[in-house]
Amino acid sequence: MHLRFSTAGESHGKALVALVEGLPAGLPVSAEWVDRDLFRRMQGYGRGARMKIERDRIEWLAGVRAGETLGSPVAMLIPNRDWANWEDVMAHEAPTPGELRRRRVTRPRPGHADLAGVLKYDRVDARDILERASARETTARVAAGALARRLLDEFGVEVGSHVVSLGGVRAAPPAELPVPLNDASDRSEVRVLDPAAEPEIIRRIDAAKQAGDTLGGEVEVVARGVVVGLGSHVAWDRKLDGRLAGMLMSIPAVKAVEIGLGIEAARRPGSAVHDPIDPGETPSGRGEPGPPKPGDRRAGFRRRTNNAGGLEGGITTGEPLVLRVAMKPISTLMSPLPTVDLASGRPANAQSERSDVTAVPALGVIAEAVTALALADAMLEKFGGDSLAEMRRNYDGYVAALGARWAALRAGVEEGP
Ligand code: EPS
Repeated sequence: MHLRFSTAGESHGKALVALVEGLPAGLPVSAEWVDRDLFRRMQGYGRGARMKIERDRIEWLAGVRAGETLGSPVAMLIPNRDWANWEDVMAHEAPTPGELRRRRVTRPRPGHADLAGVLKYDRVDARDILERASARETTARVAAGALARRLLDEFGVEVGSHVVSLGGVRAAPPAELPVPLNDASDRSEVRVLDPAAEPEIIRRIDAAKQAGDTLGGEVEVVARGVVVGLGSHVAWDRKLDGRLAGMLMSIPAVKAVEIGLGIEAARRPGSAVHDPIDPGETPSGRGEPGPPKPGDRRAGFRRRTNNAGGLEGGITTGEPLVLRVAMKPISTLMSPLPTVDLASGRPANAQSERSDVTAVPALGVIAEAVTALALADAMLEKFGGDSLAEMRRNYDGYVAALGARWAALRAGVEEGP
C-alpha cells in the first residue's frame, strides 16, 4: 500500500485516532475540510441520540504545518464527547474488585461481533468487543478519507454518493446524475435523488422505530474524473476492483459490493454487458470525433455505456467509477432477538443499547471516504512523488503522453491506409 491508514478508539472511549501515512508533502489541508465530512457522516434521518451528543471535529496531532502536509505520518484526534458519561465503565486503569461486574454485557446481540468476539478473545464482558466493533470507528476512517479526497481533489477527481434503497424502498434516481453529486444528495435527509421515494423511506424508518426494529439499504458511490490506468491486471493484489471491494466490505454491516452492473452482469449475454468503444468524442452521437480536450483523462476514447463501472481488468478506464454497497440492518434492536445469557447459560433477550434505526445515509459518506482512500493509494502507486509538485509532474507527463498517442492515432486516420 502506498497510502496506509489505521484507526484506534473505542465507541465510548476517550477519543478516536486516525493515522495516515504516505501523503506527499505540500498538500494544502485544513481541519475545516476534514470536519465537513465528519459532519456529513453524523447526518441522516434515523440516527440515534448519540449523534446529538457528539460534535465530531479533528485536532491535528502530527504531520501538518502551516496548512500543508509535511510528508510525514498525519495523526488526527477526534474526542468523544460521550466519554464524560462513560469514564467509569471505560476507565483505563484496573477497577476496584466487583465494580465492573455490575455493568457487564452478557447477552450477545445476534448479528453483532459480541458472541464470536468474546469466544475468540476470551472475554467475559461483551463490552470488550462491542466498543471496538461499533460503527463509531468509521468517524476515524472518514477523517482519513477526507485527506485522500483532498489529494484527489488536486487532480480533479470528485467522489460522491447517494442512497439507492432503504428499508426495501427503491429510489429512482435521474438517468444523468447531478454534478457535483453530493450537493444534491446532501440536501435530502435520507440522501436520495428521488423526491417521491423520500417520504416513503421516512415513513418506513418511523414505523421501524415504533416496532423497535432496524433497516438496511444500499448506496451508490460515483467517482468522476479518474484517469485511465489506475490499478493493474498483472497481479491479483494490484487489481483496483479487488482493492476497492475489500475496503468497502470492511465497513461495519456491509454485506455486498457491486461494480457497474454488478450481479446483473451475470444474468445477461456479453453483448448486453460490455461497453462498446468509440473513436473519440462524438458529442452529438454522430460524425467524426473531435480532438481530445487538453488533459483528457480518457485519452480520447469513449464508451457508449458504462456497465463496467469504470474498471476493466482491474484498471480504471477513465469512465466514472460506479460502486454499490449494501448494508444489513443495524444489529442492536430495541425489540431484542433471542440469545443466550453468557452468565447463566439460559435463553434470554439480547442486550439493547441505545442505537440508530438506520445508518444508511451515513454509509454513503463512509463509502466515499473508503473509495477515496483506495483511489488515492492507486494514484500514489502510479504517480508517486515525495511532494505534491512532483506527483503533479508525473501525472501531467502521463496525460500528455496519452494525448500524444491519441493525436498520432488520429493523424494516421486522416492520412488513410
Ligand atoms: C455510532 C455511534 C454509536 C451508534 C452506532 C454508530 O453510538 P452509541 O453506541 O453510543 O449509541 O450510534 O453504532 C452502531 C451502529 C453499532 O452497531 O455499534 C457512530 O458514531 O456512527
